[in-house]
Amino acid sequence: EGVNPQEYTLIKLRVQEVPEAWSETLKQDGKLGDVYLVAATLRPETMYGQTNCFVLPEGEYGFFRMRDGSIFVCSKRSALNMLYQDLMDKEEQEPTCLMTMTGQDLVGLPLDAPLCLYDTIYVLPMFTISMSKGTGVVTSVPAEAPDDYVCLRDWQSRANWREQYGVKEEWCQPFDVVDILSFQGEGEGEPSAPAICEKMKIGSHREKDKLAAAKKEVYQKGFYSGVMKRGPYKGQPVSEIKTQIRQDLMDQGLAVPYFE
Ligand code: A2H
Repeated sequence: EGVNPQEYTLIKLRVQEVPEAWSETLKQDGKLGDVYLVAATLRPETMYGQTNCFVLPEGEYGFFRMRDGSIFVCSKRSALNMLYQDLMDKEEQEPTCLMTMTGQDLVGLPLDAPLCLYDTIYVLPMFTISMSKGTGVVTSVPAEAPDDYVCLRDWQSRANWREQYGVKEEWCQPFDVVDILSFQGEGEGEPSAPAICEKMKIGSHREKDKLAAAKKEVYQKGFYSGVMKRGPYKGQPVSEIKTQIRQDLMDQGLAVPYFE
């Protein structure tokens, strides 16, 4: 970690159906507030391209009470940062954790994701998530994020992995890559991440070194030469509207700022 704090956007992914067995524990004064998996991202302008959400199967996720009565699902470490950043009740000395689950327990939850073209997306496992970065929840944009592309492809193509981790076909199979940016010149119109992953012959999402190289290239390209293909800023360069899209999401209560 450097000296300058990294500014993330937390995207609020609402759990569409909270399992019956959890709701008693999560109720406050007899009422169940909205439950959100919160994903830290550096690319809020890509949220049109979400296809699923990732968690670490062996990671520990807490259900934390926020100031507005809603519940955020995230790592304990990030909840503590949220307390300091004023997202929780001031009176509390520490984050109020209503219950704890593993990532594996969250797999298959149906979510409502802001700006997403799919009405429902699902939680899938990702083995390379770090629990000491962001919230431990990653929202998946396979068009622009190589890690996301390869991981989604792993679940779509590997029946043996699906069986081992209890992943149903209908949680991953129907979710085609949604392209969100266009580019001038070479590779015009084709989403960046799939192209570079195929070119580099990345075999699975466990190939961390190759994915790190791919990620760097795609990120620069998206920010400096990407043009929006979707939404109200269609036709405008990413570099000019990125901050505005983040602000729009926050104004609509669909995202919150987060630093670490
Ligand atoms: B980004 P940095 Cl479209 N473990 O969001 C692993 N990866 C994590 C994480 C964790 N605990 N928390 C967040 N991330 C991912 C979108 C995106 C992202 C796109 C393209 C590139 C990209 C959709 N996924 O990141 O180490 C999140 O994925 C490439 C830099 O703090 C987050 O932004 O630089 C990014 O990594 C934060 O990584």
